[in-house]
Amino acid sequence: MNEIRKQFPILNQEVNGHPLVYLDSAATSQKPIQVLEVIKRYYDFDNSNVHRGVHTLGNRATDSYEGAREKIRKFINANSTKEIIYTRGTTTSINTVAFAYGRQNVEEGDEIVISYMEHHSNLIPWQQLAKEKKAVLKYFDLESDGTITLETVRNTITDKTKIVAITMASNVLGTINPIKEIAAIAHEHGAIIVVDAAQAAPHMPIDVQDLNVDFLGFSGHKMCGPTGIGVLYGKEKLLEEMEPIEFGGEMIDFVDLYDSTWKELPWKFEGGTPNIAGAIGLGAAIDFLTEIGIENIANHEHELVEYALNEMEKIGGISIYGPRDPKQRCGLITFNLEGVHPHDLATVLDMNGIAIRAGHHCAQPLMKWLTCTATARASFYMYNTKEDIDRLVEGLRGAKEYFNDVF
Ligand code: C6P
Repeated sequence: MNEIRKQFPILNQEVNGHPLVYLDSAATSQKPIQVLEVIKRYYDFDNSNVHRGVHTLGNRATDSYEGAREKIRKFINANSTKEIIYTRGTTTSINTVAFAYGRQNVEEGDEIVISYMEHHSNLIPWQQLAKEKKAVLKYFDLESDGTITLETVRNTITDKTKIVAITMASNVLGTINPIKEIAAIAHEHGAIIVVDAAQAAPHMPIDVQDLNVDFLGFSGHKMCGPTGIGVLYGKEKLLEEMEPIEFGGEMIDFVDLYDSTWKELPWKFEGGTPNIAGAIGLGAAIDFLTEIGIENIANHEHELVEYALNEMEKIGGISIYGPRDPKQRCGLITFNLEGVHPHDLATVLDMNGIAIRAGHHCAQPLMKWLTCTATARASFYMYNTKEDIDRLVEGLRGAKEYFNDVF
């Protein structure tokens, strides 16, 4: 743990007179020195555009940029680097599927199925597509503990369903969904499955071939990489059939006055100068996660969640959302302290050097389902310790006393 924490100098600081406890990695993770150095080295020695120059710097930049793509392919066990599209993040990845695949394949009366636990990024694109195509947007119901049963999945998907879009791990409930089983049911009905892996890729192993998913998106910045870079995985056959939605430099093969042709995969979806340093940084982040072992990260977070759930329950007056079984959830806990607005709570904790997130977490329909307008959320990563959770619990006890005394 000491070795891991040494890689994150940002954690070694005081905030408001207290040692920082960073419990907001679900919003964005911290970046290890290893990743920062790779990005700096790129700008110091190799900075150049990719796929254009014949000069040495251009070739080095291209090699590193494409080398990172291979690392990503291996990380999620995709069949080919043709299936790995660089995007700005999960949001862009899902929008690309909705408006490239969706526009071509969804017709009036078809169904798109999502769930109540979706982040706005995996909800609004489908809402917009459904409106445009006069398709029917349907939702998987949630159980009271914030899980989705396979019975619900079977009862909701029909032969009219064209797309099932679902998160692998909820950024609010922490629920880990049975993606492999949901994919199989979707396929039985001739539908495709699109997976939002923003909260999964940083924390648990993903094997796109084993899961048999059609599309999957994630963001670099939540997995020790830089902001502004993400990935869209898509099955080669589907990507081949799709038209690009962004046009310009980089993505073309031949341009004439009145018509153009596209580069082969994956470049036909990467119009314009890409985020080269971002991609190389993401490659370095994947090296870092792989060295630690993504299974080890998942196990560590399960231990932290189990410990935190037990300790937080002892405080009294805290409502915790999502499944109680730590094995069914990823490394985050969303909660409310009775009588205290989550923003006030987060502010008091920040006064004690503890960073958590408060708000609707870009999941307003889920807040409605939970019958609240906002919640607090503590989220963990490989650099968090049980001592961090003790500090959180101590902070929550203090906040409870403080608000009881003041109001
Ligand atoms: N959730 C959170 O604090 P982008 O912004 O494109 O990198 O990721 C969007 C996104 C999509 N799906 C899920 C499940 C997510 O959690 C997120 C980002 C952050 O929960 C910021 S709102």
